[in-house]
Amino acid sequence: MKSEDKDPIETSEWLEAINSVIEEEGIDRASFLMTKLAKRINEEGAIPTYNLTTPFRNSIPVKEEAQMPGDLFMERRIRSLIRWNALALVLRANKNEDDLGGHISTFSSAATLYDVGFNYFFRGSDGQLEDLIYYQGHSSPGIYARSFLEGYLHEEDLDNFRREVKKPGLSSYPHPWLMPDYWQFPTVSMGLGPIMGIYQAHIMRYMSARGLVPRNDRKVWVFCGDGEMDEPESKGAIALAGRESLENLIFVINCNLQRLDGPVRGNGKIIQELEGSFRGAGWNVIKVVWGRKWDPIMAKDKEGKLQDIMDAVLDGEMQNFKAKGGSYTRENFFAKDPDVLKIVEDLTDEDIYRLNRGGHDPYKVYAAYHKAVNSSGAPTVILALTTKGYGVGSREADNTTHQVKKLSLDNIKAFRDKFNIPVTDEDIEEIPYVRPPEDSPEIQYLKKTRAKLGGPIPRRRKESKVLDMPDNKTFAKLYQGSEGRNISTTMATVRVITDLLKDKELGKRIVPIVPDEARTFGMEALFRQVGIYSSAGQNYEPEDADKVMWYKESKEGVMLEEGITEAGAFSAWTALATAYTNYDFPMIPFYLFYSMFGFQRIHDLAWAAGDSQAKGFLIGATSGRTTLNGEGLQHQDGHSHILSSTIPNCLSYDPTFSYEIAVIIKDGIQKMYVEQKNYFYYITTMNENYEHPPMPGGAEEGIIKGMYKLLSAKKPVIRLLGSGSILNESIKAKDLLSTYGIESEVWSVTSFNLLRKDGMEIERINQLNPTKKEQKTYVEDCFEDNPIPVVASTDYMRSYAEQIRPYVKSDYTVLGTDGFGRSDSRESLREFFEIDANSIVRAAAYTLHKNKIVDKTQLKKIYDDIEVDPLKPNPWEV
Ligand SMILES: Cc1ncc(C[n+]2csc(CCOP(=O)(O)OP(=O)(O)O)c2C)c(N)n1
Ligand SMILES: [Mg+2]
Repeated sequence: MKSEDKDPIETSEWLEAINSVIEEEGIDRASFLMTKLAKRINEEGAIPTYNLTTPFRNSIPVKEEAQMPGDLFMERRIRSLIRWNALALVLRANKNEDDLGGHISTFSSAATLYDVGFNYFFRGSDGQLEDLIYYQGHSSPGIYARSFLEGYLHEEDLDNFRREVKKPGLSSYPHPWLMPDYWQFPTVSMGLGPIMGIYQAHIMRYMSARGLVPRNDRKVWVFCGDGEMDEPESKGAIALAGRESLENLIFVINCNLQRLDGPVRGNGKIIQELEGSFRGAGWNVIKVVWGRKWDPIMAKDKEGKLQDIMDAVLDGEMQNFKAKGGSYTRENFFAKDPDVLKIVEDLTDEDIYRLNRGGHDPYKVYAAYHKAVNSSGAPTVILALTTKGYGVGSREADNTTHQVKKLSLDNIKAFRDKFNIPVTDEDIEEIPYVRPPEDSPEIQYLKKTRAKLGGPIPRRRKESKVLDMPDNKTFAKLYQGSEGRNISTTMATVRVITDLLKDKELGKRIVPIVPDEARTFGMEALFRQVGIYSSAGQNYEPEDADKVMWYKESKEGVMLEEGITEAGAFSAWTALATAYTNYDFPMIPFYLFYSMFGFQRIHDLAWAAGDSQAKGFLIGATSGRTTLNGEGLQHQDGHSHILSSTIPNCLSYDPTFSYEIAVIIKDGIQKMYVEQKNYFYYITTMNENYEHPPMPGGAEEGIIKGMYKLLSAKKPVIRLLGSGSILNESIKAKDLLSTYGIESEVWSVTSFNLLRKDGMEIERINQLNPTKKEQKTYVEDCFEDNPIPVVASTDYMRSYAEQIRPYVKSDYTVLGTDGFGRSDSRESLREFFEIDANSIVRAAAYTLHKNKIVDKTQLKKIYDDIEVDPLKPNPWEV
């Protein structure tokens, strides 16, 4: 609450009183008294703001700063070289017509934040598990520049920045897919680093609580931009980190006050805003606002007038002070109060310009990191004030600095001079990389510091332990079918997961994850069987304690009940799905969710999981536009397979029967964890109950490839393809057609996506090898002996089944569920979307008529019998 000081004398009496408490009894006592006073004010209905935000200054008082032990001057020289090489690699990439892009100003603002981490805190992977670091994506040039000085990258690597097609190239941003032994986390899509980092810290604790991988003092560091904090994902999970006291998590927010287009909070103060949000969420907040050159000036501010100016100054003004220099700052900042102006009267304009910001002062950054790694009981966020485009001459803090990739000669020279780079005027236009000789003090110092911390980073582990396949009994049970009972594929999947959890070898690696949907999927038995992970254990008696399936939370719980946050649950899945590389301990996570709230909701995270080479299972339960009948438009998924197909290493399946599920999961474990393929699986399951037949002999190969013949006929004239629960409609259609003497085959298509992939591959091979014997696609192979018309029906948009059209060499008709869903019975919905048995019969009769197999009279009879309405409105009409 802001208000005028109506009685300055009274104010100073109160201040004196608290000052004397601080001096005589210490800060803890003063804080206790203030808390008491605040409580008293609260009783009258006032909500004080001072306990959420503190004045706009460093959180660590000068006298409490931990001292940086290293050689400041040496480190500055090394950092300057890193800065130069980062700049050089971007400028060189943009010297010609190729316009490859890159960023200069972000890393220039963050260089000290990274450097202090690399020199003193970030642990490498020699003989230990490394710290997990989420680098701000577009600061990659600076990270490459450091690896260059360390000798891991070479000049030709740097010259291949953003030239990734011919190896070796350096990826634009952190991409494990493109640099699998270097980058661990894809972060450049704003907001993903913060949320993935929080759940990484959560999973690190989970793995440790279960005794799988000890956490020790391993840390997760998340570097992000102040503009990036506006992404919902960035702040969306900070309460979890506070609630679980994730002391292994450190956020470093580079508050350079600018984003791409301009200021982040021109009319406000982003650091103060973030301080309030994070403190409210239970984090330690360490503000690193001012550099040490401000210390003597602030010491002179006895009456707090300078502090008042600091508290009131807007970020938009702060940007100007760096863009417009010392004299401007004197007039527009210090001159706001004549007494404050006096404090700086002995400083030249240049001195004022050089008053450094906290994020550029290694001493201040060191003190903050030191406090962060040594504090316990809460996550820490460091809010560091920096200048965007630090050192890039006239482009420093200008509104367009984000996109600078070419600099004028003057600006390059200014940068060289500021950081004392040994490049002559003669050579400067070449913008040469600078690396001192191997035996120089700089390179030796650099290597020693990293050796002390456990070796260089970033590094990514490519290999992991090969797992043994689980006991075949787990799967074989499902090969027998449901033996007369009606069950759903979701139930069958839960059964496989439950059995896998009991496997002696693999059991401990299986993690069921749900976003508050376990009861929907019939998984509540797992609550008690394996327990729900809770970092706090269970400090209350659950309401259902007297029931068999009570709600058991425990510190060693196995199941992850992440609550209603699909982004959070998915991030937890990703952390487990990459545990093979980041923990050297493969895990097999199964994340079950409403398929509609899967890819559609968190596709960008799924894309990042693909980039990260995640391994695990995603189960889109309650799928199918007409199969999830009563839930209506927003729940009914008819397109998640289209979305999943966009991720190159995601293999997706739409099975119908429990034996298909067993075969797919078994094959998935084999491929991902034994053959070490970098795939992850998306399997849709349904909530419709029906009987499941035993597995037909020899079906396995087809199930895995994407299609197999389920029902034959002596003289088939048509093939009916079905997938998911709509396969049952195809089976019904077969019976109906037979009443007209039309014989058909029924094929179960477990994955149109995989059939398409196979088709694309074979087509390409043939095109590249025109003189060799032509290869057949799997679809052609299946249908080759008898080119009869084909009708495919699924509970998904037509484009799902359309994908194989090029490989079906006879007439191909596709039915599907285009359009918005709605609530009704399954029967009505299937009739409405025209994927029920009657609609399949209609499509079959029509195509057979076109192929001169069904004559006009018979066609009319069939149409009459199934009551085809020529005026029926189409279901996707808008
Ligand atoms: C989801 C997403 N939206 C937009 C972008 C494009 N983009 C890249 S950097 C950037 C500005 C980042 O500003 P900030 O987070 O403050 O980082 P800074 O460069 O200032 O350190 C934008 C908009 C992106 N990478 N990801
Ligand atoms: Mg910024």
